Amino acid sequence: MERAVERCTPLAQVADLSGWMAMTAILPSVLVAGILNGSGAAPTAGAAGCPEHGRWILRDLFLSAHICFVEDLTMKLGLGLYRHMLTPENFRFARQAGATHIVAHWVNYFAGTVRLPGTDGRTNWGVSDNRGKLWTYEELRDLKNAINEHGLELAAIENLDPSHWYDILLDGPSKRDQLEDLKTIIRRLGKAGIPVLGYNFSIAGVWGHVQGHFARGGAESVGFLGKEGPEETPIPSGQVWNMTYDAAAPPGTIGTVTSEQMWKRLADFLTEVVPVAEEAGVRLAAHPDDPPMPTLRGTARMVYQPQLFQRLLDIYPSHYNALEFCQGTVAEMSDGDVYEAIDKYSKQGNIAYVHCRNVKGKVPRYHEVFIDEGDVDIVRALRIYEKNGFDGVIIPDHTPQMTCAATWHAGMAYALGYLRGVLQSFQSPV
Ligand SMILES: [Mn+2]
Repeated sequence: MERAVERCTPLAQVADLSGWMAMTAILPSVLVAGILNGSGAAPTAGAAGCPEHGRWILRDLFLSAHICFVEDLTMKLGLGLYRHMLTPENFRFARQAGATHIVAHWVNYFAGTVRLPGTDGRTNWGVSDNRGKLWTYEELRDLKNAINEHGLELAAIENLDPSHWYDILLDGPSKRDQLEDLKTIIRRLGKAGIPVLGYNFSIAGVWGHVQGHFARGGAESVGFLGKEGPEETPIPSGQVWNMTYDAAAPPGTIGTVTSEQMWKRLADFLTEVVPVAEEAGVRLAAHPDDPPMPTLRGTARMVYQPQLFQRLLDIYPSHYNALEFCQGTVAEMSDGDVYEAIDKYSKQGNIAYVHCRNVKGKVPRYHEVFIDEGDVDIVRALRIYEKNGFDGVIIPDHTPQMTCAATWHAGMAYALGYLRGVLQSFQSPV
């Protein structure tokens, strides 16, 4: 059992061998490993470490090799698709670019166009007129089936519809009803076998970014410019999360909202819905505030520093109260260290899935760049998730647009290819 002479055989390589031969090699090893483990039973993941991958494995005494279940345990590559992009063509594109999972946006922002999540300070992400129209089990099931038919898994639904929860965010008169509506939605996700629901508990939402040629080679991306960006006007009535849920709302603004009010509203939300999420088997995954400013448009932000994730988690400790870990947003936060944050939350098992993009700068001034050109050492970041056994999905988040006929797709293909190359390098024997 000298580690120095062991050779690691990732499961993916074993699968390439004759199935029968591979099984005859593996099965006795399970028994041997169980005996060596002192349990008399097959070892479980994490019981011992592969010297190369830090994971459990089956040791084969006869071959002086061990089999590492890297393919089963490593993180998975996914692609996020906006609602109007959930098409067979884009599912094929995702597969071709090496993704195995889809994160589906079910709220129809951007009104059917492919665009960067920028703002000019006046227009927002569009209108959502879905009050009283909850997502149905059937449409969720059909979405999952369509994705599965293309050899992909549906990893998560990302973002709640402002129409369904504006009064939870605003502490308004429909709050009780909307909490019940969210429980219904979560139960439907569970019934459809969708394991994660990403959400962003924010009133101002993703707002204030400008578009510009910020990335390598003059590629267009988004940036946040602080005082030089759009003026922070108060949020008009009938809007929340940078969308309009009531176009007929009377004139006026929603006013200011304090940090204490926001944390109280979040606690009300989590204590109501996490128990239902536990029953339904759906992890709730919180996105941090993007941009990570302490306030925006007069409303307090909550998760705008890395340690504030912990405050959110501590409200209701549960496997089902988890994080949509937006690594780019964490890198933009003024305090802390993105690598320490990845290490802490991945080690604790809090991360449901990862948004991975690169940036230059921090608040109040930063811009998004290509995955391999920003302040974050992406290889180091991915190594930390890997070391801590993170086995969830990682998606590219947004990327700069590339100069060609398919600006969005080229940017995504570049990011996916880069991420896949790094992940494959972790599995490759020296
Ligand atoms: Mn994100």
